[in-house]
Order: sequence, then structure tokens, then C-alpha cells
Amino acid sequence: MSYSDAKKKYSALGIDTDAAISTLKGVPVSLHCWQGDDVRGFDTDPSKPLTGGIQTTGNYPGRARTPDELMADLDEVMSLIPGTPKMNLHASYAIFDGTDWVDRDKLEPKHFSKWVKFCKDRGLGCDFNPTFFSHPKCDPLTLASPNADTRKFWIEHGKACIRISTYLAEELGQPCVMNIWTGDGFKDVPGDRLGPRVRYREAIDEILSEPYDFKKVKPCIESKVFGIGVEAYTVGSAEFALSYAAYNRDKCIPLMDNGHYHPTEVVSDKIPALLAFFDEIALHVTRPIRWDSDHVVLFDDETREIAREIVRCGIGRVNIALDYFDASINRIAAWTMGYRNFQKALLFALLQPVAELKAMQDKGEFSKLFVCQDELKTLPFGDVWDEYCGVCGKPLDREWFASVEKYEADVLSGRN
Ligand code: RNT
Ligand code: ZN
Repeated sequence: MSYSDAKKKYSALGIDTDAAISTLKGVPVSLHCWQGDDVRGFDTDPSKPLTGGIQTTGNYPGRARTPDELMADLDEVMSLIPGTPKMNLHASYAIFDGTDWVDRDKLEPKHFSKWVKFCKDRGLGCDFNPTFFSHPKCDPLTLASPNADTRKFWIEHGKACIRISTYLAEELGQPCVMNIWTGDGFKDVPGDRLGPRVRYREAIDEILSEPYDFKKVKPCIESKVFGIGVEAYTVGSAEFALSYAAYNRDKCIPLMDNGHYHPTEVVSDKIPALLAFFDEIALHVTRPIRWDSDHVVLFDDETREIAREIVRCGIGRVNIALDYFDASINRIAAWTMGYRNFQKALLFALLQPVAELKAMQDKGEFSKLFVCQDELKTLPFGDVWDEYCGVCGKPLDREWFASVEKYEADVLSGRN
């Protein structure tokens, strides 16, 4: 079937495929730099293990080891993905010129000037993240530490990151979503659950006392249920993060990572729950298998349902970022596949007869709703997806992987 036949089939249901394609082309989705190097960054010793409740598994050859390698890999990925990517950096990806290394509390915008050039040359916006993990100053807590010096160090890091986020937003002319996540927590049953949470709350207050324009810099608070090594207690739990955002709605927004909930909870349902109260929210899209395993995003049921809620609630109200890291397969393939799959999910969602489905529900036509929603799955979606890739000038499914194989042979294989 060709695109024009597919278009007719959708149009018979009142769905405009051209409009869906043109909407999706303009929706920014943040591309996380950390898939390329297993969340290592450039500011600490790469031989040390990751710490702070975050873990990559696998040792596939070809990890990016330098800024130039990571940027080259990002270019390869961006040649294979349709849509409007936005960079997403962690503070640990600061680029030092060899003599100007500083610790995280002293980071300045200039340490990100090479990234600004990278983004400007490619017309990209950029999101940002303070890095509260994999660092000697994790004692093991950071913002929730009982040690005032440790807290001060990490608060200064947070404030420096607000200044860097302002710089990124102003230089690139797009808002910068700045996400605060710490892995603070305990492996075993705590003797005090309230103390660390009060300290965490006060520390975030101090970070957000650094001046910024909320239209340009959007701080987020990301929650988590547990992490490796912090199984018993997480300071920034769901209730903590959501309450913080609700009580400080003029300063920050909540961020949900769909790997950070109990396995039968679904973030698709939480999106409209939060949007009943917040003007906008932020998301980390990942694929949890039994836990926050950060597997590559698939075009699966829950990913589609998340995208459907984003579209139904108003696509501009959700700041979308990808967040997964798989070191067991070719990293470029992992990056590309997850990004393309979320693009697919958004396109699939934009091809739903939203008003009709809502009307069926409101009229109590539940049998019709049930049949109609499921039958939408067998419309010729693949032809519309191919058209979208073509319009964006990007390769089709079953074409892009050959480019990854060539890049592996020509570039990645030389890195070991
Ligand atoms: C960890 C959180 C966090 C990180 C990134 C690297 O569980 O999801 O968002 O993945 O900041
Ligand atoms: Zn996340």
C-alpha cells in the first residue's frame, strides 16, 4: 500500500495524516547524551564504577571516550532519526581545555561553550542536568546528607547548573529544562526517614533561590522508587517530589520517569492526573523491565499509551526527554531505535480520532469505544511512518541499520 492509499483510509475516519506529520515534525524530544558513553561523562576518572543508585550493564565495544567521539556519535544518530531533537546534557559532560578542570561546585557556562557551538551549528536547543552521582563527594548522600559541607558542595553545584541552564537557554533561544535527580537513599531500613527529606527540601529551596527566569529555565524534580544499592529507602520518593513541585509551582515542575514506579503502575495514567493541576510537566521515557532497568524504548503498548496521553492532553504541555542506557548492544543502534520508537508512538497517537473517542465515552458508548480503539491498531500506520521519515529526509525502517553497521566498522571498531 502507498501513502496515498493509507491517507484515504485514515481520512475516511476523519483523520488527517498530513496534519499529523507536520505537527510531529515540530515537537522537540530531548536526546540524552549519556546513552553514548554509559553515563560516564568527562569530569571524573572513567575507570571508577558508577555510583549513586544508577547502573549500566554490558560492555559492548566502541564506547565514546572523549567529547569529539561523543559528538561524532550524536551526529551519526541524528542522521538516522526523524523529528526535532533537542540535546540533553549532564553537568558531568563539561568540556575542559586541559588546564581548567574545576570540581562540580565551580562549573561555569564556559565549560559548556563547545556544546553550545555544537547545538548552534545544528539548530538544536539544549536541556541540562546537575550530576549528583558518581563523584567522591557522594558520602553517599548529596543534597540530603547530614554533613553540612557535603550539602553545601552539592547546593553550589545546583546553583552553578541554574546559571549554566540560563546560558544554554539564552544562547540557543529555547527554554532549558533542568532536572534535579539524586540517588540519595539507603540500602537498608533507615533509622530516620524524615530528617533526610527535610534536608533535601531545604537544599532544593537553596538551589532554586539562585535567580532565573522561569520561562527560560524550567527546573524539574524527578522522583524514584528505589535504585541498586538503595533498595530500602529513597529520599526523593514520588510523594516527596510531587509535593515539592506542587508547593513550589511558580519555580519548578514535576518530572516522571516511567521506570521509577512500582511495576503495575503506569505513567500514562499519571500524565492527565498531574495535568489536572500543573500547566506543564516533564517526562523521562524509558523501558523498565521489572525495575528501572533503562532498556531501550520500544514501540510497545505502554509507550503508545504515554504518547496518546501526551497528545490528548495537549502536546506542548509535556516536556519530553528520553532516558535509557544500554551498553550490551551497539550504542548508536540503541540510541536510534529508542528515539525512532518514541517518534512512532507520537505519530501513532496523532493518528487517533481524539474527539470521536471522547464523544463515545461521554455518551456511554463503551462497546463502540472498545471496538474502535482496538481496530485503529491495524490501519496502515507503517505507510504513514515511511512518509514521515521521507518528509524528514531520514532513512526508513530496514534501511538505517546498515548505516550503523558501517559506522561500527569504520569508526567504533577503532576505539578499543
Ligand atoms: C536515574 C534517573 C536519572 C538518570 C539521568 C542520567 O534513575 O532516571 O534521570 O537516568 O539523570
Ligand atoms: Zn530519569
